[in-house]
Amino acid sequence: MATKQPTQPPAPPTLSPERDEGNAVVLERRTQRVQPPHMFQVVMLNDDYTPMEFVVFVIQDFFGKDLETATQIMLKIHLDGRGVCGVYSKDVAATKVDQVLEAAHKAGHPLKCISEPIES
Ligand code: TYC
Repeated sequence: MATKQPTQPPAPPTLSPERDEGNAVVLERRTQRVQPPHMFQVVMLNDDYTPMEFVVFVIQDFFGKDLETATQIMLKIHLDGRGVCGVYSKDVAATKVDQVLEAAHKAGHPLKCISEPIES
């Protein structure tokens, strides 16, 4: 009687760059790259009329800075003409600008600020 040689079970399909998990042929692989969102800086501008205390208050209130940091930012704006108060996504930056302009308008000050995309 011929003894049958034990046969090896078929090797499981190995994943190769051309095969997916179900062993189907993959014609082209594309790496999905999600780009980080564009960020925007809110820049406050100097003027000759808005009181320094009001600018410091606004920077604390809308940009979450402590008194010392807000004072430093205000002085930088006063000396350089402009200064960055914070960096946000596009929508949040636009909201911050609206809040500052509304507060300044209500208080009768000409304080201006803008939002601009950060170069990368
Ligand atoms: N230059 C203003 C003054 O001397 C102070 C000031 C600072 C105004 C910053 C605006 O964004 C500003 N009273």
